[in-house]
Amino acid sequence: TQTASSTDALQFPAGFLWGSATASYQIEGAVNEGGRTPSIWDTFSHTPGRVERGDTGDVADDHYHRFREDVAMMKRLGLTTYRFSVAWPRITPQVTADSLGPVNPEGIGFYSDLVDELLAAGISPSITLYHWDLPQALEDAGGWTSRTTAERFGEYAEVVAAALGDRVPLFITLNEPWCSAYLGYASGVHAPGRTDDAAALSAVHHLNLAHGLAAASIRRASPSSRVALTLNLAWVCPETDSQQDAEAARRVDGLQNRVFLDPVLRGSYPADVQADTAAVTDWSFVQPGDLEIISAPLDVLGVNYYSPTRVRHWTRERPKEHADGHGEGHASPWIACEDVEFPFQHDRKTDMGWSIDPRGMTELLLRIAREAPGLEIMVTENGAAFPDVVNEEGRVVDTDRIDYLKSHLAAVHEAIEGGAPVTGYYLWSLLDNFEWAWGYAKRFGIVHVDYDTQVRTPKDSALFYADVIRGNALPS
Ligand code: GBH
Repeated sequence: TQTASSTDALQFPAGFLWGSATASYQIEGAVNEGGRTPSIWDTFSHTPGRVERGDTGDVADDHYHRFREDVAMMKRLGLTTYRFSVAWPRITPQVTADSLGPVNPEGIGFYSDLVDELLAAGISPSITLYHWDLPQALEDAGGWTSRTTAERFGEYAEVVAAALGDRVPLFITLNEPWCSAYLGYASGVHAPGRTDDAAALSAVHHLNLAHGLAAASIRRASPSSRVALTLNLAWVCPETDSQQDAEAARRVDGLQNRVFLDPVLRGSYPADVQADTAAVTDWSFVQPGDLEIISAPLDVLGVNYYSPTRVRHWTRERPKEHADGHGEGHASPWIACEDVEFPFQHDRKTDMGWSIDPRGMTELLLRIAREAPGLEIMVTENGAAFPDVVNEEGRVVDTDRIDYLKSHLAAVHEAIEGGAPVTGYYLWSLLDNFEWAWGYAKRFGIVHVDYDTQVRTPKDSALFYADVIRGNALPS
């Protein structure tokens, strides 16, 4: 006799959105076409030593030329929604600190055609306005350490929302400002590659402000569109229940979660984070009125989840363990966290070295539901990198990825049952793509890309995901 739980599929709520996600610099290529000017990732990837094997996004998946083929693939898989990002340097290629400059019709045209292609395929477009490809000219004027970058971003958002909003139901202002600020300006493993803690905290605020200004722009230019912000929030798990490990967890929670959630949800910065970082900055970049702009109501909170964050107090008796996935030899993204250690875990890991723990997904979604009651949540990224295993018939048998997806979809389901209002899930990623500092060495796609021929081949995980979508359920 079989129990109900072992035979029943886990059914998702009616109307649950099933998607996949990508980002412009990771897939488009065509960096010198259509009037596009350089972004910080062009500069960074072309700087020797910054990206594995010297890989760049110059060609990537050539999606700029192959988007119709890629949309056809999405349609075959049955996606109901697709999250992609707009490359700012395609929209206003002449932007400077002082002025947005002219709108580039070719840039708008590319995304307009993509939106039309998606709608014709019955796929709802979700646009991320910023997934890390800042126009280089703005970086030259201070980048996210400069208030003018946030102001120009608000104007750029208005342009995109006005041009596409009638056909785009959801705009996500920023993707993972944690990465833009701390990996871009503190650890330097992402563009622009700076290592200056004060700059990183100023970037945190200007990114939050950019979100607020863009949200207001979208409301004005396209009142029918919904507005979201995507954060890579952490499920911070202290190793023991000691008071010292709790202190380590508080620091990390402050820098990763609360410094982004509090201004948006409560209109304030966490006092403990400001106190912890007082020796780094006096936070004078926060000006009167900023927090009102940042805390305007959101329609959806986007959550990206990959792995848990385990922390403990560093005793200084032995070298600090590095479990941050970027290895040694770079500055820490964790400001004022000298006493915090990210202990190495002896558990299963993806090809990124990130621990696999779906419980963190459930806990994180439930926490958001508790702290922001009634706020709709979407999982805007979740997925895993694994090396390809190709069988004799040439199939990519990515059983590891299917296992990862199964356990994480079950975790999302559990959070929904526990009361978290999760309305959609975007798998990262549709295609193998340019994995930032790792270049093409890491493959996150459910569709394999041969970088010599640009041939796309669905992996077994793509067929698995198509099944999930068809049944609106995780099969037993
Ligand atoms: C996302 O970043 C990006 O939005 C997407 O573009 C990218 O391709 C995808 O994920 C895969 O990387 O580093 O061990 O401390 C996620 C980046 C991953 C950074 C998890 C923080 C914390 C674990 N984040 N990481 S660790």
